[in-house]
Amino acid sequence: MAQYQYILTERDERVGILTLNRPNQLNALNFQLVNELADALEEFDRDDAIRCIVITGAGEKAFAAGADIKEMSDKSPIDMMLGSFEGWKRIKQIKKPTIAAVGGYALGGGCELAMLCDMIVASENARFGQPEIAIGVIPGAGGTQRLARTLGKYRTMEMVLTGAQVTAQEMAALGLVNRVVPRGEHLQAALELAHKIAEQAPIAVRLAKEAVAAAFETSLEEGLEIERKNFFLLFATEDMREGMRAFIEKRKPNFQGK
Ligand code: CO8
Repeated sequence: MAQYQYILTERDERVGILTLNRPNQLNALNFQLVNELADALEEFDRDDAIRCIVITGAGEKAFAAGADIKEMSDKSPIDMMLGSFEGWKRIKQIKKPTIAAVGGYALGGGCELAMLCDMIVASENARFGQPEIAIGVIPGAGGTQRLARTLGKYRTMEMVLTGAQVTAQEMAALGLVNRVVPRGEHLQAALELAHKIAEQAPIAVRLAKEAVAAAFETSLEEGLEIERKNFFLLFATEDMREGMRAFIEKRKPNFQGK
C-alpha cells in the first residue's frame, strides 16, 4: 500500500481497515485526507485479497467531526470544487462493500462519509448530525439527499435546519445505523460483520451491492432491471456452481471469486 499522511491502512485477513487519523482535530476531513481516503479505498478495491472494507476514526472522540473548518474558512467556490469534490465522488464509486465503524462524533462531512458507506455500525456514544447550518452553509457531500432517503423529509429537515445531534440509538431506530454496540466495540462489531461478508462469493457481493445501491438512484423499473441482469450474470460464475453444488452436497462452499 502507498504511504498516507492522514490515513492508516491495515488488513485483517480479507478485510481492509482504513482509519481516519487526525485524532487531535477529531479527524476533521481536510482536502488531503479525503483524497488519500479515495486513493486507499481504490487500492483495496483493486486488491483481490480484500473482500470488504471498514472505515473508522482514530481516537475515542470521533469518527469525523466534519470537513476541516479551518481549511475551508477562506476558500472560494472554485477552491472547494477543486479541493476534495473529486475525492468524494471517487469514494462513492467503490465496488466492494464498505462499513463505517462509528465511535463518537459523525458530524457534517463525517456523517456524510458514514452514509456513503454501505452499512454503519456505531458505538452507543456515537452522535450523528449535520451542523453545517450553524456555520452558515449546508451539507455538501450528500447529507440532504442521503438522510432524506433514509429518514424521510421531516426528521431530515429538523436535522439539517437545526444542526442538532442525534444519538446512535435513535439513528438505529430510524434505519440509518445497522447496530449499536457498547462504547469502544464499534470496530470489533464492524469487523465481525465484514468477515461474514468476506466469506460470500465476491462477484455476487459486488453485483448485490450494485443492485441495492440502484434502489436509491433509479426508478423501480430500472432498479428491477439491474437486479435481473445481475442475477442472470451470476449464472456465468464458477462460484455460483460451487455454491449450489455445496448446498446439494451438504458442505460449506469454497468461493474463489471467479
Ligand atoms: N474542522 C476543523 N477542526 C475541527 C473540526 C472541524 N470540523 N471539529 C473539531 N475540530 C478541532 C477543534 O478546532 C479542536 O482543535 P484545537 O484543539 O486545535 O482547537 C479539536 O478538533 C477538538 O475539538 P473541540 O475542542 O471543539 O472538542 P469539543 O469536544 O469541545 O467539541 C464538537 C466537539 C462538538 C464536535 C466540536 O468540535 C464541533 O462542533 N466541531 C465542528 C462540527 C461541525 O461543524 N462540522 C461540520 C463542518 S462543515 C462540513 O462538514 C461540510 C462538509 C461538506 C463536504 C463537501 C466537500 C465537497
